[in-house]
Amino acid sequence: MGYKVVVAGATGNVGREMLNILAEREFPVDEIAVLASRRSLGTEVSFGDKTLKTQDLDTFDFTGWDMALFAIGSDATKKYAPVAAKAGCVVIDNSSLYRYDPDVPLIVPEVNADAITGYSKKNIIANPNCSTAQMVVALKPLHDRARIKRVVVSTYQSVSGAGKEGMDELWDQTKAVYNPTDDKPAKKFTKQIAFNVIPHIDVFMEDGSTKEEWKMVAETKKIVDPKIKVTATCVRVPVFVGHAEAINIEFEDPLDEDEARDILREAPGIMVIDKREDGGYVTPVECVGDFATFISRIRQDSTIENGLNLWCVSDNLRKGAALNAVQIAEVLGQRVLKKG
Ligand code: 11C
Repeated sequence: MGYKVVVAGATGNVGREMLNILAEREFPVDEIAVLASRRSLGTEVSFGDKTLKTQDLDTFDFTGWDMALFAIGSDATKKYAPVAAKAGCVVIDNSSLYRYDPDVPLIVPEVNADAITGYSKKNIIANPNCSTAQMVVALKPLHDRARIKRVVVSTYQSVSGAGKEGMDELWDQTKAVYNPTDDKPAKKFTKQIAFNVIPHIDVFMEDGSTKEEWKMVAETKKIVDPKIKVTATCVRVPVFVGHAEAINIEFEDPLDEDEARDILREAPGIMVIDKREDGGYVTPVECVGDFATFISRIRQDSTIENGLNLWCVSDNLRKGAALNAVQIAEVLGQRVLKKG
């Protein structure tokens, strides 16, 4: 016996990946419903070898459905998540709306799967921001060994984090560079993204940081340990899929690079590719379609006591969004609903 699963926002980048991953991981699905806003109604989406027609999110009755994976943005989530949750359907939400709510667990299964029991207060579980998800997978096993004091992270985030419109803008602007009569001004991003980098993701906060940077701080504290200090600079780069992060970590206890490499090799969800030679590391285009978070360039930071640098790359639509949501669904099934 399997589950009755809903995917809301099924026509978007993340919704489509959720369907792909549910099929790839052979999640025990008895019945599946794919929902979309009125604008995308009638659009067909693939689920394994099946083609499914989208239903109207606005009129869908969630009664009798076990879980709903939401990828519809905060505004729509605000309207529809309470409706689903009240009908007894557990919502796994990819938006930022509930992430910082103390009554909603924020889960990265490799890191804090046990926190899933907190779902019952609201019948909602939150999925973190993509840049946080891949980073905490790398931080947790190192924190367990040597206690992290402080993290300094710089991100190199692909345009798919900004949805299909972001991908279209990079594509159109790149073509326009070679055909100057075909002017493609910035719309989704604040400056030209083709052949450029932009140190700005999400809105500005009062202290001069951006909301994306704030999310990395707040979510790492909630998922791993509130005592860890994090400072982030988040940058959009002209890459379609795959986020990269340069992470500098300061520990309380000594941890040398060889032991760190061994710990990361054994850690769940991580693949270490770290040869000190040309090409002996992973780049974003190589991680597309993969489940793993890839770690390379592990090395001591000799400018501080107990410091380490590493390079972390992952498919932001997968570990950063859809895969993590499906992994949460797996934990929910195995530990709570226990039907599969
Ligand atoms: C980006 N990280 O790359 C964002 C996308 O809070 O779920 C995901 C935003 C979020 O633009």
